[in-house]
Amino acid sequence: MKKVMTGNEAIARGAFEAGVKVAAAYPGTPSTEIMETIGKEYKEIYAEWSPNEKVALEVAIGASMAGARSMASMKHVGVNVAADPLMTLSYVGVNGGLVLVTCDDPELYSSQNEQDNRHYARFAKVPMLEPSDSQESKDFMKSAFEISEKFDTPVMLRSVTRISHSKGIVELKDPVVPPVALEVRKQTAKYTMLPFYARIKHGVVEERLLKVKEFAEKFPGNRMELKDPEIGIITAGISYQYAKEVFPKHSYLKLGMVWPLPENLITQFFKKVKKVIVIEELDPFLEENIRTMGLKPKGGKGMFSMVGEYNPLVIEKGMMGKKFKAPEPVLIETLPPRPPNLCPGCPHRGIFAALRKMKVAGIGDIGCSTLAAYPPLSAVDSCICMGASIGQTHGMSKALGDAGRGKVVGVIGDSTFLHGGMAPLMNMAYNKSYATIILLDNRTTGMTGSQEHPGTGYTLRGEKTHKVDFIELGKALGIENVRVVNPWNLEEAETVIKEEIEKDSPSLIVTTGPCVLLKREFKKYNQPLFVDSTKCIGCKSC
Ligand SMILES: Cc1ncc(C[n+]2csc(CCOP(=O)(O)OP(=O)(O)O)c2C)c(N)n1
Repeated sequence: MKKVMTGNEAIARGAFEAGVKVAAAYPGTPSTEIMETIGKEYKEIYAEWSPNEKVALEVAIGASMAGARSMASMKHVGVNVAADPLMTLSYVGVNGGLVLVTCDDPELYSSQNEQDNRHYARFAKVPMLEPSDSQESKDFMKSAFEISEKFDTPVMLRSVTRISHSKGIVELKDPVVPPVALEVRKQTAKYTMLPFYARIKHGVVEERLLKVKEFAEKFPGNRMELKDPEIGIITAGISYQYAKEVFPKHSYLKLGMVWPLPENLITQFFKKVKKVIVIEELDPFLEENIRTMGLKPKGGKGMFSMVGEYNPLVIEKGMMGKKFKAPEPVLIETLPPRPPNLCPGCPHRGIFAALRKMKVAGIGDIGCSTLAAYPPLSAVDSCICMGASIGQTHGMSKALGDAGRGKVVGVIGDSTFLHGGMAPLMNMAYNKSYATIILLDNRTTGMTGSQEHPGTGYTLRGEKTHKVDFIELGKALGIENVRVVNPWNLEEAETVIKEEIEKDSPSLIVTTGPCVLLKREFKKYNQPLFVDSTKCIGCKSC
C-alpha cells in the first residue's frame, strides 16, 4: 500500500516498521509531529513526552539496554540538551538498536539558532543518515536500526524542516520482529563508564567508526547517478532535490549517510567527472571533510551561502554566478509580512501589560511569551535557550546588587520551567537571590502546538496522570515567597509583581490563566468570541 506522508509521519512509520518498542521526545519544531504520529497511529509503541531532550534520550538508552529498539526525537537545539548522554552513549553502544532523530531548522522558521547538527555525528563519532524525501525518511529509519545493532552504535537520523513538513508518496510495509531479545543483562564493562572501562571504549569507538566507514562505501543510500561527465555534484538531504530540479543533467553523488563519509566512493566520483561541486545547506560539512581527503572540489561555499535555507533558485544562482538571470516575479505585489504574535486573549498578555507599565526589564525565555518582545508590549528583553531566564535574572541581580532591585524580572513558561527551570530556581534559593521569577502557567506547551507535559495532568496519549503542583514545587526548591495571580486581572498582576520585586529574598509568581487555544480548558465556551466594540479602546493589549 502507498500513502502520502510528511517526512515526520514517514519517520514515525519507519519506527513502527522497524519494530520500535519505546519512543521518547520533547516537542520542538520541526520534530514534534514524529512523536504525535507515533502517539496517535502506532499504539504498539510505548510513546512519551519526556520533560526534556536529555531525559528522552536517557529513556531510549534504558530501553535499548533491555534489548528494545528505541528512539528519541527532538529539534536541533534539543540535541544540545541531550549532548551529555549522547557523547557517552557513543561509548557504551546499544543492545536493541537506538536512533536519535534530529530535525534541523535552516532559515530558523521557529528556532533560536540555525545550527547544523551534522557536526554532532562527527563529534560523537556516530553514523548519521540524511533522507531526501518521505520514502527515504521511512527507509532510512529502518536502515538506522539495522546499522545500530550491526555496529553496536547509536545512529543519528537528520531531517530538516523542508523534509519533515513536506509530503511525498511512501510505500508501506509490515513491521519486522527485532532480532534482540528483551531481558535484563548484567554488562558492567559495557555500560559502566568508569574511567577504567571508558578508556577501553574510546578505542572501540574509533575502530567502530572505521568499520562503519567501510560499510558506507556500499550503503545503497550513497549512490552515484552518472550523466554529464563535465559537472558532478556531491550533495545530500533536501539540497539533492533542489539541485536535481534545476540541473537534472549533471552527474550526482547523493550521500544518504553523511557521517562517516565513503572516501573511496567520493574519490571514484572525482575520477568520473571533470569538475566537482558540493551543494549543502548551512555549514561546509561535506566540503571540508572532502577537502581533508586531499580532494579538491571546484565549488562549494564559495558559491552558496552558509546562511539560511536553500531552494532551486538559490542553487541556480550560485551555480550560474554572473550569468544568472532572475525570473520574472509571478506576484508583483509582495504579501504583507505576518510575524508571529501573541494570540488575542492570551493570558501572558496581562503580565506583560503590567511589566510594560512598570518599565522593568523582562528576562524572557523560550515559548510564546518571547513574542512579548514585539511592540506594542515590548516587555521581553532577552531570550537565549530553554530555562536560561532564571539563571540570567539571578546573575543580573548579583551583578547589580541593590541597584537592580525592583528593576528585573524573569519570565518563563510552564513547559520550559519543567524542562530546564527547576535547577536554576533552586540555585536562586540556595545562593540567596532577591530576584523574582514569573511562571506563566498556561497548562500546555503552547509554542509548539499544545503538547502535554508533567504540569498538565495528562500523558501524550491523553490519559490522566500526576500533575505537578508548581506552588509546592517552588517551595520545595527553597522559594519562600510563592504567589499566585490571575493574569487577566491586570490590577492584581501589577500589585503582586510590585510587592515581590521589592523583596530581599527570591520570589516565584505563578499565573493561573490557561492558553486560550487549549480546548480542554475552554470547552465551556465552545463558541466564537467577539470583541465588544462599544468597550474596545483600541489599546491592542488583547
Ligand atoms: C532545547 C529546546 N527544545 C525545544 C524547543 C522548542 N520549544 C520552543 S518553546 C517551547 C516550550 C513552550 O512552552 P511553555 O514553556 O509552556 O510556554 P508557552 O509557549 O506555552 O507560553 C518549546 C518546547 C526549544 N526551543 N529548545
